[in-house]
Amino acid sequence: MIVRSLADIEGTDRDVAGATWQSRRLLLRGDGMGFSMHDTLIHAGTRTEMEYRNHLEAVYCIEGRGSVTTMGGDTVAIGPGTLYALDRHDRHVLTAKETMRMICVFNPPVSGTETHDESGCYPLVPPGEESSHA
Ligand code: 9YT
Repeated sequence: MIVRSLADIEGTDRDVAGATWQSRRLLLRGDGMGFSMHDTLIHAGTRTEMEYRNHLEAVYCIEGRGSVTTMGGDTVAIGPGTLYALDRHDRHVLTAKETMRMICVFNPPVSGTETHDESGCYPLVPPGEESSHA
């Protein structure tokens, strides 16, 4: 069994920052679960455009308020207790009115320190290779 707390991760190489977010990676590919799980902060007042072409992502908000908009779709309000799942690799924009704390699950799992490339996706890191910033 793996037991880990947020305090174990903060300030380590599992604590990964992007321009508008900070992702504390509780489970990564190397943990062997078949998915990764992140405790992520989306900073207040930011807008993040993403398109996870190589991954499926489910996002469960536990703190803070904002909205998510898919391209050509509606804007949906996000708050504590709301889940969105990008089951079609949807391009989307996340807008944080307040700092939002999200539990993010990725399939296939993120391997380490991946951050978004210019198109808003994470690279698919081949098995056995080191993860790296995109
Ligand atoms: C909600 C979202 O996708 N935020 C960007 C960071 C990412 N989810 C991560 O790596 O935790």
